[in-house]
Amino acid sequence: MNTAYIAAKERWAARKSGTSRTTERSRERIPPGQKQVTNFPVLDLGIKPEILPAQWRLKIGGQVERPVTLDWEAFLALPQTNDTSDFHCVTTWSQLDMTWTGVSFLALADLVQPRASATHVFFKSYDGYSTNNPLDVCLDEDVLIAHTWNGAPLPTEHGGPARVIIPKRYAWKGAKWIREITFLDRDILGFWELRGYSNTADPWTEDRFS
Ligand SMILES: Nc1nc2c(c(=O)[nH]1)N[C@H]1C(S)=C(S)[C@@H](COP(=O)(O)O)O[C@H]1N2
Ligand SMILES: [Mo]
Repeated sequence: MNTAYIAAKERWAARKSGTSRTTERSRERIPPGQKQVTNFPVLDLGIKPEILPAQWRLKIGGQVERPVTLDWEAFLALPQTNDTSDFHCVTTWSQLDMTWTGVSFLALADLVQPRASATHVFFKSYDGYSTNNPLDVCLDEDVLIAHTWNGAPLPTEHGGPARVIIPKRYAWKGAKWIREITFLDRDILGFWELRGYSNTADPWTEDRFS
């Protein structure tokens, strides 16, 4: 049994049963050093892979009981979650109230069952990008593998068919064009983390660079 996974399920159950409510969010919406924008800038490595849903696969493995490779149909057959969250890019723009639909990371964890040894998660994308996060960060209920943005299919430039959204971290922690999710028993740095970006990436403490 994985303790981070059990703790996340306990929080979820307490909220569903009405014995706990999600903590009230700070009234301050724009983290220090950020400016609000109303457009949605595009940031990538110069490659925008065109993956048709029919070709798309999401491989999930590593320190889990039941590794799986999902095709598009199997991915959409999983429980779907809607969430509205704010988006903070380290290059100092923030966009508020982004509405996403997708599969929660928690639902993926339900499917593959992380082993007790799993402490970190490594994300790999179709453009060669990668990023990493602690497992407990990924198990927050607002973490989604999103395929829909503001009611429409996620456009290719923003990571369609599907991307990771981790609202409480700077946006580079959310991989666009997600291809592989690996549960690990140690931390491995991703693309920007190897190039001087913070490994923890908390917008509220301006935790931008390592
Ligand atoms: N696969 C992939 N995911 C990625 C990136 C990338 O280059 N490739 N850039 C990251 C960075 S630095 C940011 S700020 C956000 C940007 O998302 P957007 O282009 O939809 O605004 O995606 C993140 N995820
Ligand atoms: Mo970024």
